[in-house]
Amino acid sequence: MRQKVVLITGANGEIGHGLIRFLAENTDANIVALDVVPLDKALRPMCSTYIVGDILDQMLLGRLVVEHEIATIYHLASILSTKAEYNPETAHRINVEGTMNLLRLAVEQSQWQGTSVKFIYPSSIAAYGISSLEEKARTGAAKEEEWHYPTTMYGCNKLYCEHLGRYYDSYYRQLAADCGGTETVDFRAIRFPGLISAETMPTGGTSDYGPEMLHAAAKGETYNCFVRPDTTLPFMVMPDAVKALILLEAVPKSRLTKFVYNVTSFSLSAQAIFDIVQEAFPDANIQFAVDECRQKIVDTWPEEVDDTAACQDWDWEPDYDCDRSFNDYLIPAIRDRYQI
Ligand code: AKB
Repeated sequence: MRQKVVLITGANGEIGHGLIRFLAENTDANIVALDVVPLDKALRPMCSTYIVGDILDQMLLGRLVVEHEIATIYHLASILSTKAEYNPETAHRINVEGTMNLLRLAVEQSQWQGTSVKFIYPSSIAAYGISSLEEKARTGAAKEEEWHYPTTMYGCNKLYCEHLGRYYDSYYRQLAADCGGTETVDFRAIRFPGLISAETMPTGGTSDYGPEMLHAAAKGETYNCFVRPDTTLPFMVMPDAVKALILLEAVPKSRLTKFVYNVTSFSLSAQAIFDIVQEAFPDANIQFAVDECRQKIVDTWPEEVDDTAACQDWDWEPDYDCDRSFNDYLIPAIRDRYQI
């Protein structure tokens, strides 16, 4: 009999690290990890299978379907906002065509199994695009339905894939003769704020100045923060991001009122992050050296998001506020990591 598995794409990335560890330590899930780079050696014993491969490789995806019974897909693979601006067409291929491939695979699996495959999709605050700093100040906590004018390829890709997920869930081949009688994918998305992990460094994002400041200070490296000190974004630490994915995956579909949910923990200015980091690592050498282009991107993202729907529909609540994030998780774990 084929083994029931959880498929994780982008498994070697930041969220992948946290999610694989959590699933291995707290569940008996058989994890199939897929990434274009070889999986971190530390994660390998936690997975049933790890595959080096591309989500654009249809043959590979076809093989996966033949060999496994996929119950849930965490589709984490993506090119983040800064990196995507250097090659938008490649980013589009990976972020959109890659997601389409996985959605189609999920629908086929759902039809075969006669039960919906869950498709858990991390979207992002990059799906927002607020027109000016004045509007941003007036807007306050952005709701899921507002400000859908992203200015980055990554943001456009995330917003579009949220819609694709809704389409594959509820309208896939709606005019086909057999439509209505077959199962489709069960699509659920979370719009994450900037994520900070003690275990890994982000690559290619525009909210990366937060984690980069912290890791550079701990390593004794000089760091130029590329946004203004007053720049404020919502942030969340990795254990809470993983908690959100697990909660949303587990909740009965009947409780969900949306396909896409905001989540947040705390909002912090770059100056406030600087102050916390400087206090924890007094020898830190951090300056502000604004990169106007990257600043422009962050300026379109909300300072706060409204996560009322997630709180109501699936009992979302972060475990880590700002104080706990830095004092109980990030600073001790990063000190440990770099042996300070
Ligand atoms: C990025 O900066 O691109 C990501 C994100 C906000 O989704 N961290």
